Amino acid sequence: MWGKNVFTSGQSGDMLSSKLLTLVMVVQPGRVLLGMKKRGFGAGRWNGFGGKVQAGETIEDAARRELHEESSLTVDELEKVGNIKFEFVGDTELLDVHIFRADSYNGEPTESEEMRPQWFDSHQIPFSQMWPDDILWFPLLLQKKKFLGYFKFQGHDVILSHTLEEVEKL
Ligand code: CJL
Repeated sequence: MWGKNVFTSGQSGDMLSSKLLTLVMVVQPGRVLLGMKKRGFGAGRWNGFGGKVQAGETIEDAARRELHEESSLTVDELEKVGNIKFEFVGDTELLDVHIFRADSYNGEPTESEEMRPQWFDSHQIPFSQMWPDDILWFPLLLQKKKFLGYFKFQGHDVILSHTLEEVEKL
């Protein structure tokens, strides 16, 4: 009939779901390890190492697993440093990204099908080839601060609004 809503397919209305993701930043004095994402979401951008949390896995276990799969590195200690939620206009699913810092690691960074690792001087981070939020929270990461954030994106390049706060505990 005329009144039928042809615009609503899938979810509508409120944010209902959120996808749990991990991100590990390997940081050493004066340098940060990033990987060039070779395929999938974020391809062509430098980022830390991470991915989806699987069923039956803790968030930290997932962070270790993805770091190893993507870079071949293992870590003894991971510090929880950030949590950022991302909304994309027109998408009901939030990305809930849990960010960890590793100050030491075991192994040699090795290219994988997902990532091509490279060290960057802390003062020459390639922000123009990274997600646009990164330039806002990297200073907190490098200062060993903890932070909570929320970013609303239009597409993959434009931040419409955001909040970012330093916190004592996550
Ligand atoms: C996108 C989301 C993995 C972390 C890595 C994707 C899933 C790779 N990640 C940074 C993000 C997202 C983001 C939002 C606008 N640094 N990492 N910004 N910024 N995730 O496959």
